[in-house]
Amino acid sequence: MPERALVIVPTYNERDTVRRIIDAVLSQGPLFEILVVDDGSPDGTGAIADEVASENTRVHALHRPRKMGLGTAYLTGFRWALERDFEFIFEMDADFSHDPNHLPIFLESAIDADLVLGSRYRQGKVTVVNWPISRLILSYAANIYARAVTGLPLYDGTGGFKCFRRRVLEAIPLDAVRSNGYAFQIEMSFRAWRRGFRIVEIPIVFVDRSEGQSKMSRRIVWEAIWMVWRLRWWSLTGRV
Ligand SMILES: Nc1nc2c(ncn2[C@@H]2O[C@H](COP(=O)(O)OP(=O)(O)OP(=O)(O)O)[C@@H](O)[C@H]2O)c(=O)[nH]1
Ligand SMILES: [Mg+2]
Repeated sequence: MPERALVIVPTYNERDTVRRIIDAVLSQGPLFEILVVDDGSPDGTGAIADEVASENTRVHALHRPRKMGLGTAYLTGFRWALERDFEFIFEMDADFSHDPNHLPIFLESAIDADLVLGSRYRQGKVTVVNWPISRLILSYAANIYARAVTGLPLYDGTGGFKCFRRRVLEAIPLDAVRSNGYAFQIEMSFRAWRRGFRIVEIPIVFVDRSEGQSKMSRRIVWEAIWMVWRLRWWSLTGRV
């Protein structure tokens, strides 16, 4: 039997795109299944996911009572995947910033890697479409800062389009993961790197959302600013 791949998509108020993103994932091949983790979206995204899931065994939906953050949504999804026999476990946004057509390339790269990251800034090339310059500068600077503080050798450590091999998620103590926003992406990659897993960055084109609303907040940025110091401290004290 071929190895199964699960694409975890956290959602909060993504009614306009949820159906299309599910279809786009499934159309990448029979190997792919999708898990929507919805946080009680007031706009009914969760109900749409349930409806599609009831019609297709490759579509799954989990519900949490209220908006609890991206990081814990992924952790919930990871645990769900590990209880089943998925070998490739993806993170992907619901707003089409991440192109589902990239999924097969991730899978190919994951054959001889433990963690594959979609990179917007690989080798000094910026592949971001439609972001205001202020957002691009913030994101690019955040990556330079995170790399300098943590030592994590990545061009794009805050990106959220990733493919984990099962063994990586089995090795990381998921209960100990602390961050919830952008820092969550850095923390997961950092923990994988510290354990000696092989990380590969592949180029992706990231397109700003055209529908729905951003959930970016000041809090998420602050969390990332101090969290990288915490990671550095943890690695100095042998905690990670
Ligand atoms: N379940 C859940 N999903 C979330 C939460 N916050 C964000 N998301 C989802 O996570 C994905 C990324 O969130 P976005 O709002 O697109 O964040 P972003 O990509 O940093 O911001 P934009 O560039 O403005 O889109 C989307 O699919 C959101 O619906 C949350 O608290 N819970
Ligand atoms: Mg987005």
